[in-house]
Amino acid sequence: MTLPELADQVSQQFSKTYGRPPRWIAAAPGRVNVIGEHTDYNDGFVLPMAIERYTVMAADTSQSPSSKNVSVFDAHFKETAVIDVSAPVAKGQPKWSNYIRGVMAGFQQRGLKIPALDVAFLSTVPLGGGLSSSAALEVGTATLLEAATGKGLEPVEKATLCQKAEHEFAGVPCGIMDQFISVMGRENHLLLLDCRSHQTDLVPMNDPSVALLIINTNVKHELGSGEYAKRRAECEAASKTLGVPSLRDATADALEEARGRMEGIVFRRARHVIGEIERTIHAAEGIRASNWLTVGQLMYASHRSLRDDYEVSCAELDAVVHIAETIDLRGGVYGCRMTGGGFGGCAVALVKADAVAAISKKISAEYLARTGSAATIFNSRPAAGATIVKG
Ligand code: GAF
Repeated sequence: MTLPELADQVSQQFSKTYGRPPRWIAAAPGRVNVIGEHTDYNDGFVLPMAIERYTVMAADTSQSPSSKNVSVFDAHFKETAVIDVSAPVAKGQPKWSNYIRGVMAGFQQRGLKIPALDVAFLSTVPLGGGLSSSAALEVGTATLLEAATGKGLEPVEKATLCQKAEHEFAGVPCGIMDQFISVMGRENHLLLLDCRSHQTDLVPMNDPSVALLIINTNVKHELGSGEYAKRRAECEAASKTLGVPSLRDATADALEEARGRMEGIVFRRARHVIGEIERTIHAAEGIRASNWLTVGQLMYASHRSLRDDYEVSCAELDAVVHIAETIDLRGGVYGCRMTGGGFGGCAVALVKADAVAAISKKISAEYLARTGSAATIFNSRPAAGATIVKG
């Protein structure tokens, strides 16, 4: 479904629910990370792109003059959250409303008054698929609130406000990648983001001979379960032993030298991060030069490191990458890796554009044969970041 089609559908849902057309429609995309995994909270580099999957929110000010509430209708689950905005917004029910509540709290903390609103939303970003459905909901909310309060935020402030919502209201100590790309995505470009300085570099990705395939294992990933926070703590332990502010400042040689002074598991976590930061910089260079063979090899290396050293892959993701390796360049695959936080979710493959249909068919059949469950496969060009579609 295209963005205009989705916006139209959400607009109709709004009218059906509230009896009038919406005044504003805001959209925020999900993302796929091409390379640079678990590097953002280590001050490293990431290379994501926004995808043509969105959370779209339609809204109008409430018709009832005494209302103190924002009513948010989730048009997929047919559930409504009622949020009192006359007081500081706190955590509450339903669970999904916390992404929205957290962003509202961020606006309030900046002294912005949120008006009583009627809202309806729908998302085409798969839930729990590692494609940042939560960041899309946060950034969609922030974009809507910018329109409803009349106060635009600077992109970096908007992204960090949304990241704080995820930390404090969803309990996931995430880095900055997902919210940054949902705010700053650009059509036909990847975003090379320096997570220390917040400097961004757009990397053109518009060679018609290649495509990015997103393969959803349909194993739901869940980052709130503690494994993500554990990885962060292990990285901090490694930097402490190495005597550096973060793993961005460490080298492979220094790590090797300190091997005897840290637990094996901490060593392996750090080896992943240090290697992945380097791979990300090389991949960005490779993409700028259309050196797809090199980029593909870096993606495979990233997957091995995430699987063996960082231990955030799972059998289903490994199966997809193995199938891709078997198809090989002869069948049109340059490289493949898990993407996002891990423990389920999606893999991303760099493939020859004219082989997309054949590769998708092969991966689907093989994945079903090996795991007994169906994968969902789609491709996306790099999309633009959050926008106001109407209003
Ligand atoms: C999740 C987090 F939200 C990101 O900040 C990032 O750490 C990613 O996992 C792993 O690269 O998506």
